[in-house]
Amino acid sequence: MSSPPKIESVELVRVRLPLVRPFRTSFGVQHERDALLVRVGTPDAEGWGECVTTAAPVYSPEYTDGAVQVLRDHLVPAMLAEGRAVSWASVPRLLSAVRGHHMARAALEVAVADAELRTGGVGLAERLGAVRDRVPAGVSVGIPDGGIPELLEQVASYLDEGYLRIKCKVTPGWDVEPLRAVRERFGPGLSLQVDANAAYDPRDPEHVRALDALDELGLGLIEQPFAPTLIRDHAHHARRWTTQVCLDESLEDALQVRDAIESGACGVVNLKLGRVGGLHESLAIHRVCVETETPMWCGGMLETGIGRAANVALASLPGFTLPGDTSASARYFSEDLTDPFVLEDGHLRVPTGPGLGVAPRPDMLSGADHERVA
Ligand code: NPQ
Ligand code: MG
Repeated sequence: MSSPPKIESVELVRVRLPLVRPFRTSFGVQHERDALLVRVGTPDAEGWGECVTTAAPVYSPEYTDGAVQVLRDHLVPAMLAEGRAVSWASVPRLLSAVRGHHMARAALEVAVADAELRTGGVGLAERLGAVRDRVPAGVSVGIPDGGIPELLEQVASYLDEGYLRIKCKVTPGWDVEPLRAVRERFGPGLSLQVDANAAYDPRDPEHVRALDALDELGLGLIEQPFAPTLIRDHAHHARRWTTQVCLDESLEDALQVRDAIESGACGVVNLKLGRVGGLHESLAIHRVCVETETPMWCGGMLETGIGRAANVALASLPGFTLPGDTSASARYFSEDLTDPFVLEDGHLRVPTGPGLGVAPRPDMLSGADHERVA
């Protein structure tokens, strides 16, 4: 191992990318991605990481303005407190005095890892233990303004493009009817799942009736029906349903993943690098899933090519047994910050260049806000 790179600068870069179509979920509609990148400068390389926070604290308590503040005032100073030579392996320990803010800390860890691996000429996927050079791609379909006809059109066009599984966003009032329509139109062979983003109340009999009806549709899984802390409710209904329960928002570290699996609250794990606080915690969760033979897949947060590259590297590990929300750049953006990820036969190619293997195109950052924080 070479000596850790010297961090000469840390910058927060904020850039807005319009979405190719609005993305509506149970917590609202997005028209653009307000992306936040962390850039670290070292003598031999720069490194990039993407903070996957949403602009408002609706998916989790984290949000982008808060991430900027905690990075500038707490995480970056903590990381540099013992000196400017920092190895990505030491980032979790250096940041351990700060609680929470997983998405912000993940972005910083990835940026340092990218710089260090670039300097060493090693690709992130290879370093993490990749076992495949391409990963199967699924797609997340928002709640369309045009109702069921538009949903059917969108699903048809994603299938034409080659996506290997479809995930539909659901919310009370938009669930059984649209999902029945998708199942009827595309048949039992369609790999189909739903994501409720915690919108259902287990004490509301109408909500439970709707979820029970979804259980009849041969779905691959139902993702996060209830609020993040309701582990026992997820376990209770997971026992009643044929459909596997997958948790997303509930799982913020490896111990929570182990508890959720052991209590029967989930049979499938959605892993998001940001939600769990970075690469080290992702690897710990990967070990739990492999040990317990729990299927896992890589989630998505409408990342630009920077975050997408990290996701695809993770998804190349052996435990990722299901297609992820690792869609092509064109699913979200007409122009990505990096060279685009493209769908090839339903898969994304895992970058093999040093570090993340991709970097922002300078022209795409010309209108961005830069704040130097170290
Ligand atoms: C999920 N993502 O799996 C999320 C949540 C989500 C791809 O379905 C702006 C930025 C809006 C990030 C809406 C997918 C978002 C967002 C939903 C993430 O739960
Ligand atoms: Mg989800």
